[in-house]
Amino acid sequence: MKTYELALIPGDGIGGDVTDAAMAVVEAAASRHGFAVSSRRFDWSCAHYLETGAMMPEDGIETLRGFDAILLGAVGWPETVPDSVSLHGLLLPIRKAFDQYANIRPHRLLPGVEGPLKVGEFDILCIRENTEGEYSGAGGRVHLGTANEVAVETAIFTRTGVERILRFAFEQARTRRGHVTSVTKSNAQKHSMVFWDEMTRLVAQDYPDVTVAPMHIDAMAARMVMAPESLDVVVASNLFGDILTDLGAAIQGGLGFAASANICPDRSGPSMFEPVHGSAPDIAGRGIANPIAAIWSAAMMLDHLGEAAAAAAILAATEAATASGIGTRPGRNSTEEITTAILAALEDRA
Ligand code: GGG
Repeated sequence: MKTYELALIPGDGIGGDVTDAAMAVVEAAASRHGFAVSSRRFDWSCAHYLETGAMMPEDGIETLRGFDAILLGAVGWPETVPDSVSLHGLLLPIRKAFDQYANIRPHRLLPGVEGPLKVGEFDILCIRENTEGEYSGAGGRVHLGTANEVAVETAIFTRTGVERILRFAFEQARTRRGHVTSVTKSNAQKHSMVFWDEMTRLVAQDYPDVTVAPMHIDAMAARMVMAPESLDVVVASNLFGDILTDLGAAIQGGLGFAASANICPDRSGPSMFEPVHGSAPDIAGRGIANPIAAIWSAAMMLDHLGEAAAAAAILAATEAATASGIGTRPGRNSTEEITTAILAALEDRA
């Protein structure tokens, strides 16, 4: 029997609750679909930082390299560790080290979930560039604390980086409704974003079966609210994708439903799967975090590992739970109630 080795990083706050829920569902799906999972838990988090001075050990990346996939909960505890330290100490280094350049985030309403918009169905797949752009970490500060203080943050767009994320988006569009919207701000950012637009036109030549439209980020934000049903695949830079996918989460009913996959397409390293949401300090420890985003992310993980039937079963079980009203409103059900309902629906399908 095939056994997948999973690295589990629950992280901070509600991360532990939602990864426990996701693992319970993964294990149940594994036993029904003829494979096994073996997971090793890493307590890399803000608490770890306070104890050791680092979000993960020096050999953390090398330790993770041996796993088939990484399931991550949430990172951040701003009361004790600045968010810029926790993000650049764990999540961003993992994405970069394993060249997880494609961040995939699906946005659609699950059955029974009422979003805030008065629109019909929509099904958007956001593809966020995940290793460079505005999150490259290039820059610095000088003259700290003086009137002459300067802060520089350089966004880096390489031809390799932009071309590969665009190709990834076009490939995704081929498996869906065949349309890509490429998001920039090329009227204002006349170097990097004009370059991105040019690369979009170049890559599009290899995909005559896919239609493509460029769109500015500001117009895109409005369109996701006014006409989300008009969108199929949306591709954007690291920062723009990060922002748009929180908007995507909002229109799909909230961050509790927003799943994501950090994919290393050539599989030279493990991919990482995580809910879009953060550690939610306001509800941490109360047992009311919605685990659906983490469970959906775990389904994406199984799909990536080649267990498509198990992934589809988890998604169907989640939809069955929400269709019956479970987990559809914040605070309506506990984490445990939602997980139990999904496990029961999974059992019914067996
Ligand atoms: N679920 C992972 C998490 O904690 N995300 C919080 C966050 O701020 N992420 C930033 C990013 O996705 O780049």
